[in-house]
Amino acid sequence: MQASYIQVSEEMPLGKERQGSKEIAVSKDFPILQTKIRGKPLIYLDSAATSQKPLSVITAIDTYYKTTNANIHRGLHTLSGQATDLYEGARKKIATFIGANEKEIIFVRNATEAINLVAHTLHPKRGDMIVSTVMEHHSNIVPWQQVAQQTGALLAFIPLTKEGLLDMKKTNVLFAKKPLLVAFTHVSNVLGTINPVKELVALAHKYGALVLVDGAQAVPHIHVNVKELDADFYVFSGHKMLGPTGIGVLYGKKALLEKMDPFLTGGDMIKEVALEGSTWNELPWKFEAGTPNIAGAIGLGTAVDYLQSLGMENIQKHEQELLQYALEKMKCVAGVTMYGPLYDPLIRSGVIAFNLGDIHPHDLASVLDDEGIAIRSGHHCAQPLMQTLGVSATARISVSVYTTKKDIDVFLVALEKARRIFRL
Ligand code: 7TS
Repeated sequence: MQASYIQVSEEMPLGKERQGSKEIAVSKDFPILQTKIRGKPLIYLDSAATSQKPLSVITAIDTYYKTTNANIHRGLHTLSGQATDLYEGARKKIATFIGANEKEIIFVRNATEAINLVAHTLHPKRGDMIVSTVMEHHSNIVPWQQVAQQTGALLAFIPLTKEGLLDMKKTNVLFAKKPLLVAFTHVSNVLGTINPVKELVALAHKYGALVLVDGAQAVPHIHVNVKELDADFYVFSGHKMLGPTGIGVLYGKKALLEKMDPFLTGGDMIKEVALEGSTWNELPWKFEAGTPNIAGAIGLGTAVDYLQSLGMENIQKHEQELLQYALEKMKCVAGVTMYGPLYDPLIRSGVIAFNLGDIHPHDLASVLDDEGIAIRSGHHCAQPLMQTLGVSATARISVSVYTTKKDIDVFLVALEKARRIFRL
């Protein structure tokens, strides 16, 4: 066990006292938060797995199916035109939201599919190097392993410092080997670490590498501008950012996407088909084979409207204050071990992974569930990271725009109850 990853210590104060936090009062916009679990109000602290949806998103999807449902890009009839406008309008909103050109926004099912799209159209040669990190979600490890196995490409992983940050010395060494591509997460779904994307991209580019950034845990929480970051590819999932499941985004620089082969082939992604061969549609449709998730894209566009109406800076501030509050309070709970960079809440987002004594995280989650509190427990699809932390699993709370200080307080009371039940 590498105890050095345990970040709670007197030498690492948690930064400034929390000063008069102003919460974003939006819980009323989320109908599910009225739900009772075992007769108790739902306290939803599992937003990193999937976020809840505001009424505006639910209504947009409902209205689409009630009033506009038709297939897109192919019918001359009125409804088809309206559905196409809504779908393409959603693409425009998402492009503007992350500072991209709409031709660079490819709708996919989720972040996982977006990474697979790049991995399987990259065509590395034997001996080419792909660099990832040990803090990745499995979806940013396994596709690269597959591609490496199929092509003879080499795979290397950036290790972490004891604070739960990417080891920049090792990063420099690996990038200097001139990899074909480096793939890393913007925000860790376990440690909460916000990686210095801009610096990492600049360093990778210095050595001629392409960069794919996994923004699944970043886009819902912090302002992201892909042009400022200069990432070549940036991926995220709609369902973690208040949108529906089954819709996600691959951003790619236009010049790169134009050179890449399609990932899936069939209808809608072609220009012309003859029995002898076919030619491809323009961007972004070249990568959108078959009937897409039209309602999902419209729902995601509405989620972006909602996030923008709150303002990403306000969201970040709200969530940072909540995390800092939770970190400070949890630090005082005997037996709690927390993971990730705790000394600087500004480089942390979204999640707090922790263990309570030797209680198995699944047992802890079950006790909290009795109190109506939803948390995640397990390896969080980050088994190599768990191995590095020296644990097989952790519990994890995660926050979103609708999380309140009261939610954290209820959680803290339940933690004490768990300590009593398990006689800690
Ligand atoms: N990347 C990161 C950083 C993630 O946290 C996740 C999902 C994914 C990619 C994959 O997203 P998907 O929408 O394609 O499945 N993370 C989690 C989690 O932390 N708990 O449940 C899912």
